[in-house]
Amino acid sequence: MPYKTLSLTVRDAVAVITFRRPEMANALNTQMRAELLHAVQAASRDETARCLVLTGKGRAFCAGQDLTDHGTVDELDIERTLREEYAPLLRAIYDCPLPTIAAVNGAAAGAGANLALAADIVIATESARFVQAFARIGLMPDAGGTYWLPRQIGFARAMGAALFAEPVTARQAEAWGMIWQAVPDAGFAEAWQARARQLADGPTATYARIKQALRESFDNDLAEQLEREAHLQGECGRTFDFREGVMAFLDKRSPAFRGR
Ligand code: T3D
Repeated sequence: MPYKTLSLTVRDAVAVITFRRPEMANALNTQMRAELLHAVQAASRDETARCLVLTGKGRAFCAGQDLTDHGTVDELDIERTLREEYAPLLRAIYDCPLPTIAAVNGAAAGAGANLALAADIVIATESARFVQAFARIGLMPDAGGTYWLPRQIGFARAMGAALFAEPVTARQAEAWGMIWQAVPDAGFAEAWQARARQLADGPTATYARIKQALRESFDNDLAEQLEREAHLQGECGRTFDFREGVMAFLDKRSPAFRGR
């Protein structure tokens, strides 16, 4: 599929989706949502890809909903858009079998902030800001915001971020546990690329189980979670990558994981 609003490249096992509407702060219109869903699904299916990165071209990562992408406010069907366009997109990112990184190159606002939080790892440039901008225009957080935020930063901070709708700096987001790391602007590309390389060289099938186990823990009691660990670890233990990891340790060399 030829994309107009973004690009997808797969090089050396790292798939990179770059939002390409910099003149609109990479705001999401209907076409971009469709293309992004397609690109995430394509990367997820690509047997040569072992890590997926989402990033933006220009000053912003993503400004959320393109507020010009409709007629009048009265003509909007937000409920339908969320159900039919945002939900499948967020699920595709969340369910991606590869480790995912949001490389947040600048402002991430509204649905753009929550799109970033759907990734497994968020690395942001120090000048980036995360804004639950919704209440500024009379809306509540959507695109998974009411799901990720209380889990990631706790109830009080989630409530404050949603009600005040103020920018949260990348450093603050890191301190709160909203993101993995804020890095200096000068070394931003090198920082996320190094992490993407690390994940792409890792035990891909095991990573998928790590994601699964950590997420399931929110719905399980200890006994259930110990059972899930036993089951999933049993699967990890039957992979080539486990045998390779142990052999590499004993041989005192770096493992050559096969991945998928
Ligand atoms: O409609 C529905 O279906 C409901 C769904 C809602 C989900 C949501 O995501 S609601 C939240 C929508 N997003 C926002 O309210 C954020 C609005 N944007 C901003 O706060 C700022 O633009 C940013 C913090 C993201 C970036 O600031 P900055 O200073 O880097 O860039 P800028 O100059 O503000 O923006 C650059 C251009 O993009 C500018 O256009 P111009 O003046 O050069 O012609 C700006 O108007 C445009 N732009 C930015 N965000 C959006 C947008 N155009 C349309 N929609 C946007 N969301």
